[in-house]
Amino acid sequence: MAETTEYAATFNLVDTDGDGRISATELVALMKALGDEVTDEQAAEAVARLDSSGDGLISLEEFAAYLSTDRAGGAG
Ligand SMILES: [Ca+2]
Repeated sequence: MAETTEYAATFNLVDTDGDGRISATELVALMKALGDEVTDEQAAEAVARLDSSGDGLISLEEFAAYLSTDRAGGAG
């Protein structure tokens, strides 16, 4: 569970309003910054995928869980 701190810096960059949750709006801004345009709908879908608690927002834990599983490429 300490691994979330590893992603905290990135998370804080995305969480532009600093409320500790990443919203679809913030995700749109992130993708734009990365040079990848997404619609509000696409962002909302992405948030829904990552959002395991069902509150419609991405917490640091959910963000870290996503990054660690996605980037690991299935390797143990
Ligand atoms: Ca936020």
